[in-house]
Amino acid sequence: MKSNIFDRNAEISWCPGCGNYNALRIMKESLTELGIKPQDFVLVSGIGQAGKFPHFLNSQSFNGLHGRYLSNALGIKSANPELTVIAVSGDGCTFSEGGNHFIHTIRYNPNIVNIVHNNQVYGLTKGQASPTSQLGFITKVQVNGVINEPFNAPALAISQNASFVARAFVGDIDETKEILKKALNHNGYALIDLFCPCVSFNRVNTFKWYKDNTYYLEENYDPYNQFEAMKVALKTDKFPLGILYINPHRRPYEENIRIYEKDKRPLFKRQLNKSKFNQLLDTFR
Ligand SMILES: Cc1ncc(C[n+]2csc(CCOP(=O)(O)OP(=O)(O)O)c2C)c(N)n1
Ligand code: SF4
Ligand SMILES: [Mg+2]
Repeated sequence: MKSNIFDRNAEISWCPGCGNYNALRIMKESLTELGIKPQDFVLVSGIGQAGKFPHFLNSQSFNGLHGRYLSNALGIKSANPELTVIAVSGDGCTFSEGGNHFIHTIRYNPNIVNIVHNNQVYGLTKGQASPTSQLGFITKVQVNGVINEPFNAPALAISQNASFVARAFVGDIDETKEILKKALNHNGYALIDLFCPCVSFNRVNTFKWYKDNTYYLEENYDPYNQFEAMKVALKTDKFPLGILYINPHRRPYEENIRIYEKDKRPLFKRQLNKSKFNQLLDTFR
């Protein structure tokens, strides 16, 4: 692999063959192809195998709590809207422990990209079922197979007027890079549900399984039609890949914050008004 400005000299602890290696390459190459510099970029993650991403990429980063990383990303983007922010974590971290944060991040709509590494399992904790595990999936805990319907994140996001919803597969590097670059250029919350096989603890949803059970949306597919997008997102016999939905009508959260109404500069570029600050402190005395 060619060297990249985002390379970090760190020993990678993922299993050989894990989908996360491709995901890391996709992120580094997409960022450099868009000319984004490590100093202008923040990678925020939760906990899990996907949550280890900041350990292996040279950038500013914040490794948050399990399920809570999206609020960290929203806070960082609000404090400095000039930064490019990618928030990355697993299907368990985002849709289970972080389910409420996921819903409200769609509602707040910060201009960030949220990549969810969907391996349909809890990888780091060695193979329990996650919210996206398929019916009948057998684990050491779910010994008779999963009995709950899998969570459909793209359908939920589309139903809630999310501003950008895509699904991708790490086995397809070029296609996923194109989707990620479009997500980075989109102004608003962009969800990428990224199929990313766990070769150690999910022996059902393998690279081959995803190849056989996904298809790309037609070239003439219209991602601006919410009802069509919903129909497509609800298809689960085979999973559609590509940009499912774009809602161009939503303003990002940080553009609606009063402090940026008249002055677009991030907070750290402004002079503190000491007398106003002291007046504020006085109200607490
Ligand atoms: C609040 C909380 N609950 C549970 C855990 C234990 N835990 C750490 S990672 C993880 C699962 C990770 O699965 P996923 O988010 O799908 O990421 P993956 O490892 O599959 O990439 C769990 C349950 C934790 N650290 N914090
Ligand atoms: S346990 Fe699964 S997700 Fe974790 S590094 Fe190994 S293959 Fe990847
Ligand atoms: Mg997982």
